[in-house]
Amino acid sequence: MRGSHFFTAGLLENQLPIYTPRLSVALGNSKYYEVSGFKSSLAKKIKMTILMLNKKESKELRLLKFLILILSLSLVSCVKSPAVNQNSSIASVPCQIDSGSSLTEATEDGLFIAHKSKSPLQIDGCNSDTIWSDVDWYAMNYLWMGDAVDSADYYGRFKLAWDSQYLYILVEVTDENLNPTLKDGLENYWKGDYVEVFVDEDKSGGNHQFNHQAFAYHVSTEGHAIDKNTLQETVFFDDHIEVARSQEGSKYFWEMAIKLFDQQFDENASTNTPVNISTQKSIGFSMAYGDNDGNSSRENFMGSKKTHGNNNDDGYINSDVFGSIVFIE
Ligand SMILES: [Ca+2]
Ligand SMILES: [Ca+2]
Ligand SMILES: [Ca+2]
Ligand SMILES: [Ca+2]
Repeated sequence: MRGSHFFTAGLLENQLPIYTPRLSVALGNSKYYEVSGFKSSLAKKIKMTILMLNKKESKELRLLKFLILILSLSLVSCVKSPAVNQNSSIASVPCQIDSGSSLTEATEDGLFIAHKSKSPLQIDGCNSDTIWSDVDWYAMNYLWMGDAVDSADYYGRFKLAWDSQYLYILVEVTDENLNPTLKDGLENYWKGDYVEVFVDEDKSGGNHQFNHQAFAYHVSTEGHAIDKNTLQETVFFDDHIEVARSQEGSKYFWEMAIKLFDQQFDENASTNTPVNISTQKSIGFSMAYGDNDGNSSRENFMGSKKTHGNNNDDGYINSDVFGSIVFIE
């Protein structure tokens, strides 16, 4: 059943996102495949069909099961949430990036300035957009968790820009071992590698763990923007962030366009209107990188501000600890 494995995995990576139940599907005698992204009613139907078929085993029946699975998957690909970003899987592509002679500034209090771009950016992981050569870097090397690292293990910095629709971020991370964020399953989303973007649109501060007055987007190597919903589930907010990544040796460039949503954001609504960005607007904001080098754990957590609350790990709960961005022309 090797063919079906690749088929299923391909769909998982590219087409089946979003916060709906997961389904374990048995194919043959021993293989199990976890499939996410189903509407619950459809998931039950598929599971029942396959349970029935499991009672008898023959080559023909296994083939039939496989065909049913393919048919089911092609059907459910039509019921994806409209909020899904189709570019949910990203590869590290080569890109002729010149990191340039820009300065890198570290600010202990995490207060940043973003300059306005005169034209929309191309989110391709490359820094060929004019604005990126016009602005300097900010450092994200404050050690929040783990032991001190050398610059081959981790070094990170980022640039900021904006227009009325998006906050743009270009992140440069040196990491000798890029580990797939969701390799060990969705609930390991915070164990790395990932870029964390903390956003509090109205700078209100306060608890945001299971509400949407602020977000802690865990931007995964697969291109998902992951946080908790109001039901305390781990879900994708892929419509909030478009991300592309390029690679130059052990240096990775993550380019993002982020929509800002205010506390009215309704995860159950089919559409939500992002907030327009204008000059002098200020938001709560921090950046971090969770570095996992293959030990199934977040070995280091490095941030853009000297401290980030209790154990420097309050950002995913409390937006009081965020730094900020002021948007200027
Ligand atoms: Ca670009
Ligand atoms: Ca590393
Ligand atoms: Ca808020
Ligand atoms: Ca790593």
